Amino acid sequence: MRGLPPGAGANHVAPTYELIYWPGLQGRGEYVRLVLEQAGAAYRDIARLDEYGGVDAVFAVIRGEDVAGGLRPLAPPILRHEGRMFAQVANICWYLGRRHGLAPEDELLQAEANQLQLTIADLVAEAHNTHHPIAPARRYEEQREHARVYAEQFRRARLPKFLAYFEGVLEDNSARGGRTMVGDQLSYVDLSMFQTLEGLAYAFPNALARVEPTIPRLLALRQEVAGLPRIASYLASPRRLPFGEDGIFRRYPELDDPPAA
Ligand SMILES: N[C@@H](CCC(=O)N[C@@H](CS)C(=O)NCC(=O)O)C(=O)O
Repeated sequence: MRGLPPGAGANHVAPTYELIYWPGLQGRGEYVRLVLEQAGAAYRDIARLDEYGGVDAVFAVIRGEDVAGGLRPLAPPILRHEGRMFAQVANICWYLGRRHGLAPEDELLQAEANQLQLTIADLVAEAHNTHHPIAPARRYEEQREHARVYAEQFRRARLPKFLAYFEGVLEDNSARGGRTMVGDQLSYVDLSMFQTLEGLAYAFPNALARVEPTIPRLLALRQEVAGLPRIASYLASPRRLPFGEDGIFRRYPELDDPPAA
């Protein structure tokens, strides 16, 4: 396999970023971590470090007590850099991508990258809704019946629709000579697509297996991103926490298709 076009991390500098995200799970923070890791950027995962107070560090920022005069965020993940803060996964990934050679240079392609990233965010939100269709603050066990209905629709209609869309995007881009989601170089969108496919494979292995024959390009991209040296080394490191039932992608067998006969 030829390997994805380089350029990733080409603008490598060594700033210290601070990621503020709930400790103990991948969650949406993982989308940011993957960009930081592929960039080779130095960062501190604040809530995972005892000296910053764990979960209290996250609450302090959300309550607006620790924003140092910057724009306060509504929810994590949050990136702190040079005394300022940025929230929203798509926004943080764009910011980091621009700084580290992981976003297109061209302005129109940047808008396209943003469109794709926001569409990934829509899919991620719907994947989350499969186990929390009614109230995000309530336990899964309290909304199990609605979760079954939501998840069934998700597997039957939404998952195939989103993945067919992203497969089509790769197909269109390959007709223009690109081998990535947007433009001709690896970008944060490819990293986010990888993470989303990993999460879907964890949460809905049977439903995804049924769609897989129709998404060869996405599967190849997933494999290539996993094989990028910095990503492979991150995935093998203790910094990469496993998926689990506190995160966005949760494995509840009753929400997946039954196994193929
Ligand atoms: N659209 C936001 C969603 C942020 C979000 O929902 N964060 C979750 C954790 S993954 C959270 O803690 N939300 C708390 C809240 O919304 O009050 C993004 O993409 O960053």
